[in-house]
Amino acid sequence: MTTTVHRACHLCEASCGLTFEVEGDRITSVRNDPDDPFSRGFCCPKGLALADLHHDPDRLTTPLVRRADGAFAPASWPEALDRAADGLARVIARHGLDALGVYLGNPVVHHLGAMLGTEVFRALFPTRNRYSANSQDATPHLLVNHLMFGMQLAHPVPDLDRARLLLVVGANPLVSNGSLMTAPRVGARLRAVQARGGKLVVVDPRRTETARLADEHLPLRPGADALLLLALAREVLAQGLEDRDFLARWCQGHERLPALLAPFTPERVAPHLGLGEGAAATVRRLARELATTRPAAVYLRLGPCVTATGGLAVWAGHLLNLLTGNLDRAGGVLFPEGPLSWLFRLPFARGSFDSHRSPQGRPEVGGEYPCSILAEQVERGLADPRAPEAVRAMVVFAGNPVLSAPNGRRLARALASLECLVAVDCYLGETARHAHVVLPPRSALHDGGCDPVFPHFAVEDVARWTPPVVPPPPGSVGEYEVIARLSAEVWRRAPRDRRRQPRLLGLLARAAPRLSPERLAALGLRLGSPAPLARAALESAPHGLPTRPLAEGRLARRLLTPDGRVALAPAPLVEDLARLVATLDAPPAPGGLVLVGRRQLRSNNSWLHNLPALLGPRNRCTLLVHPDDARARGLAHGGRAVVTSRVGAVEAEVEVSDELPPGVVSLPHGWGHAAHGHAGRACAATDGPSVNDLTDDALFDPLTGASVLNGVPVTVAAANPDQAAGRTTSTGVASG
Ligand SMILES: Nc1nc2c(c(=O)[nH]1)N[C@H]1C(S)=C(S)[C@@H](COP(=O)(O)OP(=O)(O)OC[C@H]3O[C@@H](n4cnc5c(=O)[nH]c(N)nc54)[C@H](O)[C@@H]3O)O[C@H]1N2
Ligand SMILES: Nc1nc2c(c(=O)[nH]1)N[C@H]1C(S)=C(S)[C@@H](COP(=O)(O)OP(=O)(O)OC[C@H]3O[C@@H](n4cnc5c(=O)[nH]c(N)nc54)[C@H](O)[C@@H]3O)O[C@H]1N2
Ligand code: SF4
Ligand SMILES: [Mo]
Repeated sequence: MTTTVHRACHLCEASCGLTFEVEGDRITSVRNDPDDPFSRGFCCPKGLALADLHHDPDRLTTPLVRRADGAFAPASWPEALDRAADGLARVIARHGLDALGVYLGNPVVHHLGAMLGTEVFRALFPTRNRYSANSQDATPHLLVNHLMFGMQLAHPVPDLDRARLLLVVGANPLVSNGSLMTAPRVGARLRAVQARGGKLVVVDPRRTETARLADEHLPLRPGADALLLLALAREVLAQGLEDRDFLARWCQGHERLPALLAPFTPERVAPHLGLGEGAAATVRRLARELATTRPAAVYLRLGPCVTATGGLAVWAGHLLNLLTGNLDRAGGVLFPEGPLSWLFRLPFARGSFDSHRSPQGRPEVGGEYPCSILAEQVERGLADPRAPEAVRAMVVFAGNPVLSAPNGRRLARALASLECLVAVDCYLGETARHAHVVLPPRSALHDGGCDPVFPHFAVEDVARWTPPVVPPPPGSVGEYEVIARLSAEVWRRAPRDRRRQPRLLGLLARAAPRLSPERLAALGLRLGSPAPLARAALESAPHGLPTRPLAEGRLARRLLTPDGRVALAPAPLVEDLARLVATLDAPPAPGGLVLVGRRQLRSNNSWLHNLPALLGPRNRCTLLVHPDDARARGLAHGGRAVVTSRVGAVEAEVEVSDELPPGVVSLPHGWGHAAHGHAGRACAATDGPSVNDLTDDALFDPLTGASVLNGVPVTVAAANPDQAAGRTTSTGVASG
């Protein structure tokens, strides 16, 4: 008998509706869902590959523990959980709570059980060594929201469906399908802006898929976003185009801006932007267009967040939306409201900044340290048995920092040296292979619930229930259960830090393994505001409830600043300005090459490459090089090149392309499976290096801690023909 199940795809933020057909315990087909009111039939090849992912024979089905000889052996769940808990508790007993490191990978926020489980784990073990995908990609947004709105999760999204001018900075939604902006069928929404006479402007060094669609593309020099956006904000003020009524009603600190922004004149920033002769005029015109086109929205995502001035760039982006009166205004940027959005008004949603610093002097943001210090935090422990706050044991939940964090080779060596590493992962991937215990939860398609996260970032108000696609096999262990059981076992064994682990937490530790994420989600809906919602009401609409356009008038509820106003000039941002002003009169960046990333539709960060249907026949991990740069270095299309940075060198296939300006080369991230030993068969056969064997953990934004993953200085040379394909060399090896 065939059953049909409708549910949203959990692979990326777009959350497209899909239709699954199931026979017995097999998913026989996955299709788009034309009746989903939000995605209206849109989906991408990754969603369609969910059956392949679910049934991938290389997925781990049983826990693995490392034997004395170093090889992995299968183990029962109780045995593996005991081994993991013993190892973690021993380190806590000897070195204290902060010796435990925790990394939460990107898939965590896409899975209700993983979210709840990791929140339990982090509540029970409040170590300072917390890292996550957020501390790789979102600290500039979290910090700036915290400083300006008093709430790190008060995040306005562009009202795509009503905007008349949309400025997209460092995002490629046609490929990423949107981030901190849940917008399925984003391509159709962007084309609709143009169809109603509006305009799409894209700021991106590469002529991306989104840039090609745009009415105007500004191929900005990597890392120059803060300069461009601050100059635009200054121009809005200089031309007297700011929305004074809005500023007077909602904002504080407006009068300080003219002086603070004074240095960023179009003429002074122009030589740094890489936009050629007319750059100053472009800045003047664009500022006027932004301030006089109603409504307009500025949307800024990953590109600038992983540069050395990401905090300032995000601030400037908010300033533009505020000065032009487009915040909380239809067609500008608005606050989404999902059925569980009330959770984001709880104290944790406020966030924090600089309440403590790492031994390297890096401030916490939202309770986390930046991933670029993780390797050093481990190495400090190896060098000194008493080093405070050194990481000596670690749990990685659904993450793969060996491929995703800068200087991956150094990090791999550090993780391999830990006293105890536990990986909660469905594959024996590049990070999990260094673990002492690998705990593989069952497929996410066996679990259901309600998405607490992405409706809070969606471009329409949405509400859906997520049913399991296939009932969980008896005895299988789900994501939540793995983490809750591990938490309880470690709690039982480890001594308490009385100050940071109050007794009351014991109740949570005991109760956690018996809680059900689905039931908690249903309870959350009932408690929801502004209106409670019954789970049954959602379940009776299998494609989701009808969506609604985002409403205006939600700003007051999102503002948790002491005076109930948006802080336009928070001290940490103002102080950081001096750093940028100092660069203004320096000569523009020297002529060498810089490396940027590029996402691909058929990849999802560092995984999904074990599915032949997504992998495709062609090597996609190519080095894009401008024809002028290729000629100057004797590089041929289809030939091979060695790319070298301060921290390492890798070899990659060359793709000559004028998509990039001269001086900028690009490699996608999330590859390097063969070099880093992924156990999956299809992965092991892939070509292409890990770009994070080149990114430099010494380059970061001192304000937010974010790693510089784009704009990394490199040299490129033709590869020595007898070098092995995909070979990665370690630190300091010169190009061939
Ligand atoms: N150079 C460069 N580096 C980057 C980026 C870039 O643009 N350029 N992007 C950065 C960004 S934005 C991010 S978010 C990070 C992402 O990097 P990470 O947070 O490390 O996440 P992923 O690479 O997605 O790895 C996910 C891991 O979880 C496993 N997994 C998948 N599904 C599940 C599941 O349901 N349960 C469990 N337990 N495990 C699962 C996978 O096998 C994989 O090992 O990478 C960052 N790194
Ligand atoms: N198919 C697919 N979808 C994904 C993912 C994936 O791996 N694959 N990852 C998901 C994740 S974790 C995230 S966070 C989102 C990210 O979603 P997006 O922010 O849309 O991510 P990217 O495609 O990396 O877009 C960043 C853009 O910034 C440009 N860029 C590089 N340096 C600079 C710079 O200095 N300034 C400016 N202005 N631009 C610059 C790059 O060329 C790139 O086009 O995507 C999500 N969706
Ligand atoms: S865009 Fe693709 S991966 Fe993202 S939610 Fe939709 S179907 Fe899934
Ligand atoms: Mo991300």
